[in-house]
Amino acid sequence: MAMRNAYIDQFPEEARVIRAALWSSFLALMIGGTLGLIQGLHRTNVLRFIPSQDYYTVLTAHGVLLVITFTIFFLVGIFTWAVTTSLDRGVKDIRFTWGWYAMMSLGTLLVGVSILGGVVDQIPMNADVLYTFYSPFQAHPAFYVGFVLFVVGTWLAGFDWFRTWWAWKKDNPDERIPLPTFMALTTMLFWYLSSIGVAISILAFLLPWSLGIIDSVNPLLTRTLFWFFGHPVVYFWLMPAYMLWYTMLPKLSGGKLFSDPLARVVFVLFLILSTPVGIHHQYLDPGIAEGFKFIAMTNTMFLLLPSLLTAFTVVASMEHGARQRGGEGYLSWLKALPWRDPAFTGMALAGLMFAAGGFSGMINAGLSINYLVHNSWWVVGHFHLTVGTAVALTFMAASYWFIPQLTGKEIWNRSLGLVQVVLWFIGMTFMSNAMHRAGLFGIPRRTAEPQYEGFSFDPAVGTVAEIDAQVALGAALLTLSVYLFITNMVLTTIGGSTSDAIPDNTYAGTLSGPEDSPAIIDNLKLWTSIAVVLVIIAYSLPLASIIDAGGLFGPGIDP
Ligand code: HAS
Ligand code: CU
Repeated sequence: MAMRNAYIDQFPEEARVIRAALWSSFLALMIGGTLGLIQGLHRTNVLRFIPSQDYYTVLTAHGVLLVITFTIFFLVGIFTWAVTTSLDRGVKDIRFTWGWYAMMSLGTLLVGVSILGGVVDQIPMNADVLYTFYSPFQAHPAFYVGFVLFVVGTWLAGFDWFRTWWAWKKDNPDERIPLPTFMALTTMLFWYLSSIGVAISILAFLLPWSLGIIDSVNPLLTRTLFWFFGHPVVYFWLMPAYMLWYTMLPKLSGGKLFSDPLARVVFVLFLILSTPVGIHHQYLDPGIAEGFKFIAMTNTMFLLLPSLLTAFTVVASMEHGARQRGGEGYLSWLKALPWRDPAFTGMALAGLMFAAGGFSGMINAGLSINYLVHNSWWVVGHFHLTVGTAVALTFMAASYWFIPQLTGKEIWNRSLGLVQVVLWFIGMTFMSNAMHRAGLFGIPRRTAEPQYEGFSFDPAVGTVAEIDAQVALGAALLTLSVYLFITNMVLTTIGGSTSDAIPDNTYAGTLSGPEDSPAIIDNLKLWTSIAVVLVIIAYSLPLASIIDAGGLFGPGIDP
């Protein structure tokens, strides 16, 4: 026992909070995943468990539980790990840490109950507003209050990490910020900046409107404020996955991170560019001049750069690892990677699928080609590859490494873990490919009653019934995968045996370290200021013209 150096041995108090956060995340994954199956089967008319009028309640719960609750609870857990491990220092006051966790949980409860009101008669609430809850949809005030509590909880979590870093900096004035902490802090900075949009949208407009204090809102204004936050939030989900690809994948591969400076540049680019691009979700909105849309497109195309750099750096690091393990040749080194390890394989497959998701994102981002895919099932295919695989599969895979760190117990069944991550990859191949094709046929997203069964667009490609069958099959495999994951996690936690053989709590070393980059890279104030300036350039004129045309409190432009 004395020999072991797992996270729980170093930081037992923090390990408890992180466990609570991860379990909140897993619970959301289980419920949200189950609703996804109901959703997929209903929409493809394979099996209908719910009346169609409940479709949007289920869709809202599926979206909110998975992209807000599952992802962000995991993020706060993993960032707490990253900051405390890399600074080798606990949080300042564990009660404060429990405080933000409790606040996020309370917020989730309010949001969850108000959505559930859509299907449970005894709950006099309703929030069938989808996870992109802009007007004209209106939710019960509890939904908005819950959402605000949740977001403020994340703000406090960020404060917790910042002050841990400030304390460390006092003791280590001349040192570079350790990479995992650098990643957590830069991510939080763009999160603070972008969540101001959703805070204004809720506190100034949606909540007073839902309470009856104001009569109307300007729909285009609440949409624009939503997307001010709604694009950066997708990178808020992605950054913990990127952090794991940079810090864990090279290590699991048996090697080192190719370049620490490049990794820092990537996170700085996300800090600078994540927010001034939100209008790429509004290419088809009337009331925003084409020129502003063009600016958003240009920024979005620049924003491809950090992901392309990531693809290069992470794959180069994996190759380095494989060669350390004896791998050879142009491509045969791939065989030397640890494919039996579910943590490695899950993350590598997640990365592979993200390459496809990135390409469909590039299509979305084109101002003119977006007209082809907007509001179609294509977009749903896109985000099941990105948040639904790059992020979700990475989080599940990483749990096979983290849960032993946090509990001191061996994974209950590692082979089952391997089956689970591969099953996700297969299920998502069916589902997302079919969704992309459906979108190209013009099949819309967000509808309970598609009317195309049996219709063949192109005999060589197949019918809509065949596409539906692929979506339903994919959804079933994905749900099975979620349940295998949860079973493994539960049995590890309650039944697994305590072990001394758990690997040490470390992350990858680097081939080229922070000393190879200029110290200015760590100047967070500078990058934040540039981010603010870019946001002002991208948003001040569009917002002014939206308010000018439609009024601050509506009723919006006259159609
Ligand atoms: Fe997106 C819509 C553009 C990335 C999520 N996106 C959405 C929606 C969601 C979402 C949820 O421009 C729907 C919102 C709604 O409900 O209406 N997206 C992009 C672009 C990117 C992008 C340009 N999206 C994401 C990520 C998401 C996400 C990440 C979640 C996490 N997206 C759009 C646009 C729309 C949109 C438009 C609006 C569409 C519409 O009309 O409504 C880029 O960031 C993508 C860059 C990625 C790459 C890939 C790099 C590859 C890597 C893999 C490395 C491989 C490894 C493994 C590590 C260039 C890094 C190797 C393995 C071996 C075995 C060797
Ligand atoms: Cu976006």
